[in-house]
Amino acid sequence: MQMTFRWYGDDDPVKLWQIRQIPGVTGIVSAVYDIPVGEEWPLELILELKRKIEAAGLQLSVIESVPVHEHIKLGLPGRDRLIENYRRTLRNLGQAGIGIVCYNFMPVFDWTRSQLDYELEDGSTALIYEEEVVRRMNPLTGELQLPGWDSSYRKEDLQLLFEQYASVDEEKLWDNLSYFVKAIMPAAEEAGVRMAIHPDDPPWPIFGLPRIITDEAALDRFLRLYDSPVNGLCLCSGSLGANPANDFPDMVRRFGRESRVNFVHARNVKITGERSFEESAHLSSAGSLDMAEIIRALRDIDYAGPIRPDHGRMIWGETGKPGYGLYDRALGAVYLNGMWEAIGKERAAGQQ
Ligand code: DNO
Repeated sequence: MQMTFRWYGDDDPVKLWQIRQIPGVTGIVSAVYDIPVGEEWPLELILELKRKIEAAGLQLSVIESVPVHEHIKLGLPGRDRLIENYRRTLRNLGQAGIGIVCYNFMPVFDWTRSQLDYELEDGSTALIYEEEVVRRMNPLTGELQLPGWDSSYRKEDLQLLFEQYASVDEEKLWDNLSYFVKAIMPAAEEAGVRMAIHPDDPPWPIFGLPRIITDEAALDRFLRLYDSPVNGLCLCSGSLGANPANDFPDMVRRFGRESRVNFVHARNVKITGERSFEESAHLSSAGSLDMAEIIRALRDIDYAGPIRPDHGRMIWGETGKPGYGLYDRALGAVYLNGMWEAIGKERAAGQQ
């Protein structure tokens, strides 16, 4: 297991030298941020990012994300040109020596929350999701500002997207995903890049838009679309774990045995009601997920890929990008590594 940390580039208030000082973190998860969705990422910009990270004594382990253009998710006629650009980007990434690419297939909105600065009992703040509140939100007013929401959409664009998605139900979205996956995976294979689809967050439909990567059956169906280790998963404990019916350690073991776990996001969530949760500290006792069991499952499959502490709370007065402060994520990284070490040593001793 390689401990990594997400970094949003030069504009990120968290700096590479700070990440370098977190014990056990060796890899960076990042992206080339200033290319419009759907365009090819030039090799030179990828290499520039890589050099910057390496100069700080770290490794560029994962690209998260190469976003998928809405026209591909909608299955519109222009998708082949966009898919061709995606393939070219994968080739360039492979040429730059990048081994893993994370992406998602959520219509319009990436991860969604109802509040960014909910104050927890200890005075820290966290992101929360309350279904009741989300139901009352109107995404078409253009006034909502939430992390993960592409603020570049204008009101008219959103209106149009919602109209276009009116004819895309879950099965149609599966068809469009299948078309995309079958088109890009051969290029990923050639480029030596393993793909990791991120589950939908939260794992249920929002604003009437379909969401399909939500549970074990869906992950299984997804993997069968193209049977190769290149077509793999980013198992995200916080996304899948928001539904108590999802058994995350079980998914790690099952899909790990099939060599389809290419990336892991570790985050704890505290389920507070039906389709409602708070993002908590990573510690098992802070949330609803048993993080030790998750690490045990990763040990069971001898997981050798990258993992990152996913969102953290804002603690110690830190301000910045919600979910992506330095301190709580750093605590998460150290905690996860601590369990990895302890469980590994215990097992090694047991085998002697
Ligand atoms: C949220 C992240 C997601 C993730 C994308 C992958 O913090 O986990 O935004 O990067 O869904 O494409």
